[in-house]
Amino acid sequence: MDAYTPRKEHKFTFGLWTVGNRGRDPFGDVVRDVVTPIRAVQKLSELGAYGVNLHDNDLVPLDATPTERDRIVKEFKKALDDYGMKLVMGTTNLFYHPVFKDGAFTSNDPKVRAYALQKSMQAIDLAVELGAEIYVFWGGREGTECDASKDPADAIKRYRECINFLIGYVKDQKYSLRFAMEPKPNEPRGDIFLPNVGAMLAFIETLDDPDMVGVNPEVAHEHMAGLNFAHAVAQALEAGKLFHIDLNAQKLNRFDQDLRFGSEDIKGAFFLVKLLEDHDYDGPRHFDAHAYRTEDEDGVWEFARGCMRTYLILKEKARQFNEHPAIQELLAQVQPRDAELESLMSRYSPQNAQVLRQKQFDIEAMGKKGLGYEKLDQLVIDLLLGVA
Ligand SMILES: [Mn+2]
Repeated sequence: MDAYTPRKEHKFTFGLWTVGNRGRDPFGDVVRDVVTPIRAVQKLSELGAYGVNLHDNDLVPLDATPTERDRIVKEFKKALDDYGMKLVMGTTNLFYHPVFKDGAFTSNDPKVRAYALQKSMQAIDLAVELGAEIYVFWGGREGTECDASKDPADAIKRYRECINFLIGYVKDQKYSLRFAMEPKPNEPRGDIFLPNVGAMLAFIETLDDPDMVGVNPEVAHEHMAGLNFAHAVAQALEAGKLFHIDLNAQKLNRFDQDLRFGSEDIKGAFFLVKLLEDHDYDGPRHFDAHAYRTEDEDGVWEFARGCMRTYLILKEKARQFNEHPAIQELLAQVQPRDAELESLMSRYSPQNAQVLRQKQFDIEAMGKKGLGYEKLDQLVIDLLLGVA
């Protein structure tokens, strides 16, 4: 036990598929034994996690009979109770079975779309029965390789129709459930519709009940597109749309690596944690990642420990940043206030426009002024490397 030991109040969660990942990749088979859902709940509880998340078929096999389903759910519920764990988020597997090879909600085939809706309603029932308050939609197969196959505008319309249908279903059932949509630019499809946080935020505003729907941004997914993840999360936070978050690590512009949180781009991870903590994000911190393929089950638990530990170390570093005299002094210099100008700009009026038009600005002097960001950034590096 030390200052970086996770506790329930930190709200760390893991998908059953994360610690359950067996290391299969497109070029090689499984390398680890199964971690059963009950084993995951027990071990994650012991490590200090708050809860778990699941796809319908992480728990209930696709071919389970209703009797089998009920038995599995009962045993899993008991495990959650026994180990003081919550089921925080549920989602639907709409990507594994070959029926979804050309998409689920955006498939050209109405039968596939109808089956995807049927499966989603059942999966929502399951998640709610287990106590979930958040339901994620990751459209992993909602995309194309062959752009001749469908009009992408029609695909968006179908996507909207399906999400609206499920909004209607949740309201009709009087479930207390919010939706969080998870963008990704590609993989497993060549190109996936609604590829980043900004695209998803715009789509959400066109839904029947935009207030019920937010985003579930993932570090790896924005980094695959070479984007700044903290900026994407900031836009979601500022819009009141950060309902859930998938934390992991990823080298820019590569295949989907889903690495241990903070294991790559430590500065990016730091500014992400700082953003979440500075803005009092109170949702779950979900690690959607998996252990290196080199690991056995012990390595999986080291991976889980590492995700939470790194988050807590970076949270402490964020606190130190906010109290660091030299950093705060530099910030005060580069973030000047001007009450008169700020008031003028805060709202348009003909009077304000008139005053602004007549203002004199010494743009030569303003343009010449150095900002000291080299010093500021190095102080951050010193802080992160433990020599500040
Ligand atoms: Mn994810």
